[in-house]
Order: sequence, then structure tokens, then C-alpha cells
Amino acid sequence: MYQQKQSSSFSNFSHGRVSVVHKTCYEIISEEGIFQCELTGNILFGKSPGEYPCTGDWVIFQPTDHDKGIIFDILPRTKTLYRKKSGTVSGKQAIAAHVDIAFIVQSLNSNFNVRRIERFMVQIVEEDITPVLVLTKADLGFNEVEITQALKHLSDKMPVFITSVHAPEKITALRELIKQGETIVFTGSSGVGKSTLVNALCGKELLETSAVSDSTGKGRHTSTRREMVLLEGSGILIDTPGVREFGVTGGSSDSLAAVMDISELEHSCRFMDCTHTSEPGCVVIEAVENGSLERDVYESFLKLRKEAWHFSASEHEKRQCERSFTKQVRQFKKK
Ligand SMILES: Nc1nc2c(ncn2[C@@H]2O[C@H](COP(=O)(O)OP(=O)(O)OP(=O)(O)O)[C@@H](O)[C@H]2O)c(=O)[nH]1
Ligand SMILES: [Mg+2]
Ligand SMILES: [Zn+2]
Repeated sequence: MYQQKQSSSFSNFSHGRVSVVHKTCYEIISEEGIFQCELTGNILFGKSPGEYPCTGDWVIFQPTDHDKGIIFDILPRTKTLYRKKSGTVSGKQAIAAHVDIAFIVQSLNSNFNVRRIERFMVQIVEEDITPVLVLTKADLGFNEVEITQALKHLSDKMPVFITSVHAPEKITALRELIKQGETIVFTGSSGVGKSTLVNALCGKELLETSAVSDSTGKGRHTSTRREMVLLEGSGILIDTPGVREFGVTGGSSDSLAAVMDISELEHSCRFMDCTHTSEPGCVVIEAVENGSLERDVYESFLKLRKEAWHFSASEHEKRQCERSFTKQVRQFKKK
């Protein structure tokens, strides 16, 4: 981080980490304290809203008051969790930056959905973030055989924790996974118990959770903003509000194939650029036909790949469009 800061033209200013994003105001935690900051015009007009700071970002700012300041620069992002902006074809939204581990949180009773887990995993693996699956609300009952069967192809690729806020030993096990200085982001649908989990890990009610604990396990949407909390002597936890849909933006063939158990197989396909859809000598299709690759997993692979292709194609198109517009403006100015 220090090196990155030195290469910024604002290296003589303070640096800190974004802990909460409000509409136009960013809360920064720094060695000098907590500051509510706004963006300089430079960032506002030079970047698209998708590139504005997100929780976890390291920024350079200048205090203007004891608790206020202005953000001048955003340090280059690493390991950022993005999702496709809902309602757009190619917009992407940064959820959390500089993340080491992502907890994919699902509740065992009503929210468990293996296709959704794959979706999160592809996006996480793509950014070189370590995925961990956390299944909550075990106390409400679940079918262990069914869950184990559904996770067959994923359980060797990430640790799986079955937790309940009413079982302190499960929370302890989860806490032991987190190393000092690591950043962990909590992702998943609304009501699955992300904020409850963060509070349980901290041993304090730091975040607001849905007040009424309902027996159906559905919960209600409560978190309206992201929050970062520091786990004493351990890591940094980033809670996120639940999202209804999680559209993938990434999903290079490599990360997709790795998550979906296709990597090993595809080396043996007859054609190097086999799309595994209709080619002769495709070992992936053969595996589906002989049952060694589950059809559901294969279909999920095709669906996620199509989404990722669609996203990058529209992103490419958008960039081409922007480029030709800049060219037109330049030609116009010449005249
Ligand atoms: N029975 C049971 N209820 C839980 C458990 N964990 C969370 N809950 C309840 O589930 C509801 C939702 O929990 P939250 O922590 O607010 O869920 P969230 O994922 O943060 O939801 P959003 O902030 O809306 O995204 C609350 O009523 C919690 O009390 C658990 O392990 N067991
Ligand atoms: Mg919450
Ligand atoms: Zn193939």
C-alpha cells in the first residue's frame, strides 16, 4: 500500500480506508481518526460512477476539519468483488476492494441454492479472492444428506462451515479461520444472517440486524449501507447489504472451468478451442453423457459462460462507442 501511495501525485497527503459509503460521502478510517469525506472534482469528472471508491478502498485524502476531508486519489485496486449493476447490460459495481476472503453466506432452511453459490464463486475466484461457504441457521433444521449431495462438486474447492448463531462453538471455528490483517467480505441474499454473523464474530451488536427473528427464516431487508468493522487482534470484516440478484461480470474460461470441474476434462477435448457444445471428440459432453459430470453442473457452466460473454461483449461495444465519440469530438475541434 505504501509503495502505491508513493507513486500517487498526492503522496504527501493522508491515507485511509473507506469504511462506509453514503450517497456522496465516504467514511474514512485512518491513523489520524475517522473522517467524512467528499470527492474532488477531479475524481467526479474524471471517473465513471462505477469507479468511485467502494468499501475497502485505500484512498488519499486531505483533512479539512477535525472530522471532514476531501478525497484526492484512489489507490489501484486489487482483489475487488464486483457484481453486474442490475438493470444494465455492461455496468459493473464494486462491492468491496482489497479483499482476501469472501464468505458466501446462505441460510440452510430457505436460501440454500447451489446454482447461486456457483455464481458467487466464479466471481470471487476470478478476482483471486479465497471463497468460503458459510451455511447459517442450522438450528432451524436441514437435510444434511441433500446439502452434502448438492455440494459434491464444490466442497473440495472451498471450506464449508455449517453455523448457527445459537451454537457458539461454530462461531469460534469461523473466527479461527481469520488471520490478523485479513479482509473478509460477507456476501449473500437479504435475511440470511450476514450482519448477525459479523456481530457474533465481534461479540458485540455493532451492526443492525433484522429486529424480529422470524421462524420462517426469511428475515427482512435491513442493511441499507455497507459497514466495515475491525475484529480485535484479527481481521477486518466488511458486511454488505443483501442483493436480490448477483450478476456475474467476470468468469474467464479458466475460473469458470475450475469452479465447474471442467478444467481437467477440457484438456482432453479434440480441439484446443472446443466450446463443449457440439464438437466431435468433446470430452466434456462425453462426461455428461456417461454421468461423470452432472448435467445440472454442465448446464450451469454454459449459462454462466453465456452471461460472462454477454457482459464482456457489451462492455467492449460500449468502449468502442466511447472511442468513436471522442474521435468525432477531436475532428470537430480541428475544423
Ligand atoms: N434461527 C436463526 N436465526 C438467525 C440466525 N442468524 C440470523 N438469524 C436471523 O435472521 C434474520 C436476518 O438476519 P440479518 O443478520 O439481519 O441478515 P442479513 O443477511 O444481514 O440481511 P440484510 O442485511 O438484509 O442483507 C434475523 O432475524 C436474525 O435474527 C441463526 O443462526 N439462526
Ligand atoms: Mg445485514
Ligand atoms: Zn469440449
